[in-house]
Amino acid sequence: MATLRFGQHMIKASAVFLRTELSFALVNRKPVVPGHVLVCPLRPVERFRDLQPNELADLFSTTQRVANAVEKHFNASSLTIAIQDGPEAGQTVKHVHVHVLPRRVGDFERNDSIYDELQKHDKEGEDVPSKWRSEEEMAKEATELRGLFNEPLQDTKGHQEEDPIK
Ligand code: AMW
Repeated sequence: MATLRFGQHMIKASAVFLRTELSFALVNRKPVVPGHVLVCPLRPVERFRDLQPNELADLFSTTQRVANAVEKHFNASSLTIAIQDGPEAGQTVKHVHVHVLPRRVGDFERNDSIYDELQKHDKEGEDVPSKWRSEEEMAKEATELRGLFNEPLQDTKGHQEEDPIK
């Protein structure tokens, strides 16, 4: 697997920790909380309404698996699962993505502040390279998360690759 498209971004294989027939999951360069990851359809469509039924089913079953895994891995006890669908809803990357955010007691003084953070964390002025995590840090987290899923990565046709992680 080389790179995967995420809207205007090209995501290195080292940041991807799960790939299914129609979806993939990646670590976040600017997580709002520890374990804040993203799940996307492989087909780079902009809006939720653009997904075909099989893509929708795969995206949501993958989100459920990912959410369950990161909640445990990051010692959380709840989850915020969110889609910002369109610019007025805060979407900056024009490729459908589900935010999965592990939640813990007391992580925000006001619980719903997480939505304010989600809205502003990657906006102008906030989303500067100096605030991004390093590729090494992201690759390390993706490697840990990959280990939670008991299967090799797949190519887009659902065939297993001989050496999936390059
Ligand atoms: W949106 O505001 O479009 O709902 O969320 C975009 C998300 O994608 C943000 O959490 C942002 O930090 C993340 N992001 C953007 N570009 C990349 C990238 N190249 N690698 C990892 N995460 C990214």
